Amino acid sequence: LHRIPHPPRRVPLIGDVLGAGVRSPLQDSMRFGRRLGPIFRRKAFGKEIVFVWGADLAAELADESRFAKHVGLGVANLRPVAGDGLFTAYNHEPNWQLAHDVLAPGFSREAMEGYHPMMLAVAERLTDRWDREQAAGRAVDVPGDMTKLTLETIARTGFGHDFGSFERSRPHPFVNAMVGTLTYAQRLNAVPGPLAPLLLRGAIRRNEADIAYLHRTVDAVVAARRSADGEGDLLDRMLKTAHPETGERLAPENIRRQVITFLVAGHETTSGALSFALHYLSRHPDVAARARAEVDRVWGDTDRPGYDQVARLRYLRRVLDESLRLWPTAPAFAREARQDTVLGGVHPMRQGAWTLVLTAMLHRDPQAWGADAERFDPDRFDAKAVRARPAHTFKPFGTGARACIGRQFALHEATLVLGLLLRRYELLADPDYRLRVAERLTLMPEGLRLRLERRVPTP
Ligand code: MNH
Repeated sequence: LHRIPHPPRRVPLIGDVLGAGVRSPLQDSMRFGRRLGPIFRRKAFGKEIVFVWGADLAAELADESRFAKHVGLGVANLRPVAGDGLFTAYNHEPNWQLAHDVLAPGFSREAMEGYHPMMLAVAERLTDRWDREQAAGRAVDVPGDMTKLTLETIARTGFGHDFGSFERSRPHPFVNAMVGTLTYAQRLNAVPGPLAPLLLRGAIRRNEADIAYLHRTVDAVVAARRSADGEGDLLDRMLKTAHPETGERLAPENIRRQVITFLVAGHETTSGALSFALHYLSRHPDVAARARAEVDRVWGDTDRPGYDQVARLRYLRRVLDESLRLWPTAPAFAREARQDTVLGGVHPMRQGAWTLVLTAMLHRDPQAWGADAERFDPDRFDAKAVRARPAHTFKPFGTGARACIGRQFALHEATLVLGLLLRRYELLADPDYRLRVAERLTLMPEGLRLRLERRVPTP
């Protein structure tokens, strides 16, 4: 451990918390990382965390024969909400493999084609709203509206449910409860474990109420479905599919956890990704113009594209990738050693020892991305540039067996929505806006508002 740099001043008990706020643990770690290098450690309240962001080390950690997902920190703090659901399950828990095998077909290309019309219908609720805002001369609340959109999309495609987000002036209580549990999970990292019951008394009570609300809502959705057939969505799969080999089924308690997992994992991150992409598009009119020209070319005269017409938006996908490079909305993931091993030939790790990969910094490592790594440039993702880069340098969806199951879902949804928005509006940035990144385990451009101009005159 002594080989791993750490900040110079170490205060007994509280550790290296100087220069670190509870509200922005990720951005604080990025600052430490820039100062201390590709592997470093920080101590807080007796817990010492090793961070890695160097491309070579991260590539080594992606080796599934030596390392695996570690359920720790923010992920572990979500166990009371999501238990052995896909995202929070320990590698050894049998329900991980069972749920993975039962649900994987729900994320196949065929399944995406089935979700496409529902995604389009939800996106049209967004453009209806933006049309009204535009006509009234109001700026739109990007993160707020993207969160409505992604929540409705996963609720509809996953569980045939409608939260009515676009008809509400405030977020649905389910969203508040979910954001509450995420914020709480992040705060738990920032207090010494034994003192948590004391320091967070009020927060713990609120968190319990939030969890109870999430459970009630989900139980109602599941109960409604048991009495009526769905359209082959995720919930149908969970209720009806037996494991192809063992014949086993998901238990009701586990289904509840999976539904919460998908509602949480399936919308915050995508909404952040869309918001950052819209921010960059509004700041790079040349990029927006090129992406818009592609949409016009691929979609021809329709405003209601089919599945393939979204899949063919290659440049727009690069815009999204580049946004996820600079601000991977799930900004870190943890890896643990399967056996005793030595990382990078110098750092011994015992079996079970773990480290946090700082994706947001890996994505800015000049060794992999060049001296201008901080600059927004979608051409980094053209085929030739991708081939020229070493493997395992772009990891917004994590890595290995426990990587994101919803990746294609998120990319399809986000590309569709960006296409629709570019085709319909000019995005006008507020020149005074400076990007501020809010953290609640996931990342979001705080306070981002855009003004719109209709491109095609209303008939
Ligand atoms: Mn998603 C796992 C990022 C969209 C459902 N997701 C992960 C991981 C990352 C991630 C990183 C791995 C975490 C870890 O190693 O601890 N996810 C994203 C991002 C987006 C995203 C950046 C959008 C952009 N995720 C989605 C969507 C869904 C989803 C959409 C569902 C529809 N994600 C999951 C699930 C897991 C996961 C479920 C856990 C998979 C597993 O462990 O088997």
